[in-house]
Amino acid sequence: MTTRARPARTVLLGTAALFLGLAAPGIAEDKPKDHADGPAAAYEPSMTTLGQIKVEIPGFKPDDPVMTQEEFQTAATLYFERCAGCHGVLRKGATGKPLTTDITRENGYDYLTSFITYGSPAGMPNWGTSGQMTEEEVGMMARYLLLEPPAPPEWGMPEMLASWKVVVKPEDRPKEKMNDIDIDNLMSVTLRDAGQVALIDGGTYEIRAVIDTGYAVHISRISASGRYLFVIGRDGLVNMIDLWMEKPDTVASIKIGIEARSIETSKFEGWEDKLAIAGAYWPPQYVIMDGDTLEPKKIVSTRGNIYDEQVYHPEPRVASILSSHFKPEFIINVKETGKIIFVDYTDLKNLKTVEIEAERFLHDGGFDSTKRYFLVAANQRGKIAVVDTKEDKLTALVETGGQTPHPGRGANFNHPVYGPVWATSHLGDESVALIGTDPEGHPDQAWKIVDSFYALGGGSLFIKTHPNSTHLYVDAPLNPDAEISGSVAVFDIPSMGGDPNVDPEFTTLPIAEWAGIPEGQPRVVQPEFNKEGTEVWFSVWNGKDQESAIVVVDDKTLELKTVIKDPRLVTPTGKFNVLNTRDDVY
Ligand code: DHE
Repeated sequence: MTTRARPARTVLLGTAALFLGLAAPGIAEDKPKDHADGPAAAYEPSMTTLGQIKVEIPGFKPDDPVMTQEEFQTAATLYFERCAGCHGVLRKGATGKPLTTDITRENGYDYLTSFITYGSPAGMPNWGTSGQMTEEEVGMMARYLLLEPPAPPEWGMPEMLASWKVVVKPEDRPKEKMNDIDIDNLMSVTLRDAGQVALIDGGTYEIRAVIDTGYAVHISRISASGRYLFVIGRDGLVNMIDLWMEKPDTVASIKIGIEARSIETSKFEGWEDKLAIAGAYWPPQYVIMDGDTLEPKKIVSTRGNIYDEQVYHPEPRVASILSSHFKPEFIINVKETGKIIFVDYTDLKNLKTVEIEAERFLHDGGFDSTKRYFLVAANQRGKIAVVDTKEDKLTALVETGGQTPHPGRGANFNHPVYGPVWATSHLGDESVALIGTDPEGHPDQAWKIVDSFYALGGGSLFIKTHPNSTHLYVDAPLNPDAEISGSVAVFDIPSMGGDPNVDPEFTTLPIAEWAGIPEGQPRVVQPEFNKEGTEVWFSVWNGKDQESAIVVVDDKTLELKTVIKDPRLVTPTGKFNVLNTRDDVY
């Protein structure tokens, strides 16, 4: 463990910005970057499930010389996996440029081939020269782009109902808790590449169950009562797990789309455990389901106009979804159109929604400590949108001053000078920004950046603290430097803010080194507290065929408490403590 003051500031040049398809302003070298592989590459949306769908060449005639149906299928798979995240499924552009045929045909085959081969300083990776695509694949992609894009299938009620399974009917489920697990202290751990979650006892560190879930499983959320755990895979498969069973297991499942990332449940008083909601990247839609059985009740498309240009967008993806504590409403963040939608779930037949113009590329976020305000990163715009969930209004748009804010849920704490603040770290640089969240007690600071200082390095994804902790933890899993991506920065909150010109010092915990894993380049990701807020858990995320681990640190002493290793812990990433996730404690 080392303590050090702020390092010289550097802008993250490497992987993260490019995986996000960013133009990466501030890059000193004016040349394309490799689209490197490894855990960081997994950060760019990859439409892997869409890639498995059978598509046909629009308007293709069998003797057309452009490409065969087989080549078209291979190219489409490659496109969905590697290109759709930035250029859009329908090639209308997202963070990357549009690749519609009016543009690609104007540019022609040779131009496209060299563009794909060499990349561009504006952020297009050099797929050819980096060895990520063979010459043959580059040629095939160029020809593919000259053809109209295939439209992947929709996923409506018939498809959902066909995929829906109630494994254990509500009446056949336990009437009381049948196990000795301290459910509030259970951790649901994403085993990303295994397509499973591990339920780990927060007191004994014992793995109580490993449950099969969707492909490249993404996040877990918990019902308001704490009984049901909801998990979503990138393939849109939702698993509802009953934590009261002798051995917790799936009691219902449904596939809500072809590509998806978010899931949540109704939390408002009187609506506990009644409904669940999931959001999809493709088709762009959200679905409201019965909270006991996952029966799909209402599917709503998010296709529509971008908030500022008022131009139609065919595939605005659903990013984070939260459940209001102030009203019976879900809060849905729509990426490409930049809208935050409050959905009143009391009357699904006559659905009332409030649509807030926020900012484009909304991604992830969380509540302030009062749970009244929701703060969400429009990460590629460098802003945090703040909405008031009591008034259903936009409160502020705050520029963080850093590149690509990525808060996870963010971190709430009481700053010794500025009072209640919410913090985010950044993907594109090493800065941490604090936003004042107390309009009553600290009106001058409310919804402004009150302080900004440096942590370990760029490539941060998650920042965390707990009401019972005096520490702020900042990870940097996507940093290209193995020492940085394997460590975590810890700030002492009470000693923040003495001299406004001096950045707070931080302690570096060498988590990956503590895990004692000899192989690979494990990345340390997503700090999560136990229910008392006395221990912090870190995933040490290695390659699929390599050893990974969970490292548990004592929050008071910052000393290693234990290392959880098990052959079943394949690529652990997110960890969701039942109590903290249920009550939105962060
Ligand atoms: Fe996530 C949350 C999307 C890659 C781990 N991630 C989220 C949310 C979204 C999102 C929209 C918010 C959900 C919510 O609150 O309802 N994530 C995406 C992507 O589009 C992206 C960039 C690329 C992709 O193709 O999926 C992506 N995410 C990753 C990873 O590579 C991570 C690090 C490892 C993994 O398991 O896949 C990862 N994302 C997480 C975690 C959360 C998350 C752990 C929840 C944080 C929390 O504390 O709640």
